[in-house]
Amino acid sequence: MGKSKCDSRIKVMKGDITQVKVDAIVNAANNSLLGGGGVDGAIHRAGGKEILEECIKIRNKQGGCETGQAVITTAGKLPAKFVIHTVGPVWHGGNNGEEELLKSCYQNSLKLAVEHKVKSIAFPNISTGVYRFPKQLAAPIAINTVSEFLKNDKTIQEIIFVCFDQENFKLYSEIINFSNLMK
Ligand code: AR6
Repeated sequence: MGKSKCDSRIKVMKGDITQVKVDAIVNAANNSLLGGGGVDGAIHRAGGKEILEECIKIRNKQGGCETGQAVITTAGKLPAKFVIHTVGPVWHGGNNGEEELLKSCYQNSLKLAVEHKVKSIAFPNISTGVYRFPKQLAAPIAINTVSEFLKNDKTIQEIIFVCFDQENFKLYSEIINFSNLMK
């Protein structure tokens, strides 16, 4: 039996990420950092104007956020302490660096989290909405990338994948539960 790829600190749940009580939640933002629809819209609506104000400050300093990169702000009125805004790639067929960029989103979000002493973090399914990244490809990339990161990190205690739609929830549950069975 092979060694499990999945760390027991990795969890999956179905729900709305704005309700999750963790140190940091991750936002699937866009390059402008000025908000949008999907999970981005939900986070700004529920968190209030403080989040947008900090995003505007970051924009004024560094001109938004590049695809694959991440920035951190307050979480305003949300139960979390921080929002980490990362920009996923738009799916253009798969030959435009989409997989590497998606990986970078998870890696750079986790690096920022560690720098801010975050112990628990929740991720949405980055790029799988408006940006059309195929869900069945994005799920193993997300899970493998955070698993690799955890191999070299002892500070993060919990990573929760918060799936909003049933299709993602099923994909994540299957991968995570299967690899736990193999432990
Ligand atoms: N909690 C958790 N996940 C959610 C929530 C929520 N409240 N709402 C939606 N999702 P998307 P993208 C899931 O489109 O594809 C925005 O306009 C959703 O089911 O939010 O990275 C930004 O401003 C899907 O699985 O983000 C950008 O312009 C996942 O979140 C653009 O969309 C991502 O869907 C980014 O597109």
